[in-house]
Amino acid sequence: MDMAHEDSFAARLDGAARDVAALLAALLSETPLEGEIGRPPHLMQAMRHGVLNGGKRLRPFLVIETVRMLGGPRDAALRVAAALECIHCYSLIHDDLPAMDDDDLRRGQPTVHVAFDEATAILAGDALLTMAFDILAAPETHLPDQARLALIGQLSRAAGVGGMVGGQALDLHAERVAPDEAGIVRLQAMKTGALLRYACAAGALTSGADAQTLARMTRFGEIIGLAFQLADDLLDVTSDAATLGKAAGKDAGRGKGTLVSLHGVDAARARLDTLVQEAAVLLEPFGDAGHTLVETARFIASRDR
Ligand code: GRG
Repeated sequence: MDMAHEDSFAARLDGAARDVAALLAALLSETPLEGEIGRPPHLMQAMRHGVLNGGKRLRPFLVIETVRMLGGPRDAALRVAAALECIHCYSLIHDDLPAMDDDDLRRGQPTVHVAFDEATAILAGDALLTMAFDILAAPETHLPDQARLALIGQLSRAAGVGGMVGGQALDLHAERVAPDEAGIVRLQAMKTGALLRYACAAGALTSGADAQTLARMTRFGEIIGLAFQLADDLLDVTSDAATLGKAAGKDAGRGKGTLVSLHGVDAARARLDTLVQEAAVLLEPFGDAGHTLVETARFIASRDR
């Protein structure tokens, strides 16, 4: 009997988070790699501060579990997961900057620009962004060239102007011109959905999956992205209610529309249930092997942090 199969969902999430953190710690060492000239210790310290500071590691988990479901190589999955987490952490470091959300705390600790300084935080984000592509391109990732190229190409599209960065730009613009419902959906799909979609597609690419499976996992990732965002918007509402009389959540004061503010809490909860069902149907062809990913969809839809 495969003992890992018996693990609870929480234990599996925790185990993956620890494995990815250990790999990230190794990748963020101060020893230069072949071809590098040097690694400034204070910049490496700032990068480690922004990466090795907890976090749910949901995107890495989606990569790892997709690869496990499809029978792909775990070592490569961990490296792809680490690359994706570098991008996610870079986005958080830059999002926290005074020019963006101006946050002092992230994952319960001082943000990188507070713990270091603004210029160092910008550079730490820049270096993490570049490092992600280095991790994917490196021969240590032990995947065929074609798979590594696809992983790099798709990550560029997910993280760049047509994905996360573009979504952030739309979000900043939305503070001046409120988007309509279609605009909100597009903004969210780009800003937060694109990396979650990539996580599942990357799992399929890492496993050498056929085009049909890649399309199925890409769709699964889109559903995860929608559920993540809806749950996030619900959390905003519930945390605002919980802090009634105190300062409301950052986004609440910005007058930004969300699907929850348009359709209400009950409709959002009903939509979340539908999304989890859709996710489960998509993974039916994988039988029991898809169980953990369906659990992940449920976890994301009902998360409270
Ligand atoms: C600055 C280029 C640039 C992009 C920023 C994704 C993003 C774009 C900003 C994040 C802002 C934010 C806090 C959005 C809410 C949803 C979100 C991405 C939350 C953080 O993700 P989690 O919950 O965080 O997976 P952990 O800490 O668990 O990794």
